[in-house]
Amino acid sequence: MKLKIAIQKSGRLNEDSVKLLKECGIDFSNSLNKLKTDVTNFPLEILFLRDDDIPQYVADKVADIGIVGENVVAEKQKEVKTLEHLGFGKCRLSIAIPKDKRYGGLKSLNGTRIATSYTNILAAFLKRNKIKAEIHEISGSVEIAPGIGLAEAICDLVSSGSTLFTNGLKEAETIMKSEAVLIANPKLNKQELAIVNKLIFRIQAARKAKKNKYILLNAPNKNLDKIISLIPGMKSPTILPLADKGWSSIHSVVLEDEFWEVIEKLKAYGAQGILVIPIEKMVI
Ligand code: PRT
Ligand code: ZN
Repeated sequence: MKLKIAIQKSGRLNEDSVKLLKECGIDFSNSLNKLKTDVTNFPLEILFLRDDDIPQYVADKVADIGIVGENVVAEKQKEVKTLEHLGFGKCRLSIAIPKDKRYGGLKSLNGTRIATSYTNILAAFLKRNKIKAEIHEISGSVEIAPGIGLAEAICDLVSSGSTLFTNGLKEAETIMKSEAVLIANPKLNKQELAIVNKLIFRIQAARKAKKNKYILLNAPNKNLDKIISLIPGMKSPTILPLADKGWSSIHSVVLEDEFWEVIEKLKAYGAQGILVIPIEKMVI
């Protein structure tokens, strides 16, 4: 049996979704005009769909699992389970107003018209905050609404902020943060869940590998303890004596985020010949 996964056919999440599956060792051809494709080395079939349709298809079990933005999951309100955050497609859903208007807090949105394609999320946000505003549903180019007199504010996705900027708008409130997630039909059977878990295991290994680097260095034995405490690695670092007495070679793993800070301290403790190497997969 095969599990069906829905990913975006084209658009902002397509490339990273394909990349993630390939990093999980899943082999397939992704020609642009295909609706679906078979995987030969993993029990998976890939469906290429519009992102807006993915929650519905997963809820209806046309696909068993899917990769889609949290924003779409929240907006569509379908019966799906979020299994895993995937770390790409990061953005936020924000309310924006004209740059030259002073923002007087949430209350100042009372009585305004807000243009959006995220009507459900926005309605829930306004209700939660007891704001009475009119929601104008538009499906594309939301950012032009204030300029053409359709609304006083908009609610749309923002990543770099340049779209808002070029349209004379500024962010006033962030309603939600979003990234791509793996969603699943809530009623998968045992066999299907076993395949999902296998996939999640691979996703986690690939993501962990990206967050870490393999590090090799030569350290003076007198500072070995201090150096080891800086790079404790997965269990503990590997230490090998060098032919040069008084020196050891240390192999370990460091977090990408802490990398530069750690390197500086290692150098201060006399570490030399520091090599840092990307890790392909990481299983702890
Ligand atoms: O054809 P299909 O329906 O599948 O695609 P789509 O056009 O509806 O979606 P697409 O490909 O634009 O976005 C897919 C998903 O990417 C979204 O649902 C989000 O989860 C995620 N994502 C991440 C974004 C952005 N960043 C983003 N910046 N989706 C849209 N945008 C748009 C935003 O709407 C605005 O128009 O980019 C503009 C703002 O970007 P900045 O960088 O100028 O702030
Ligand atoms: Zn879409």
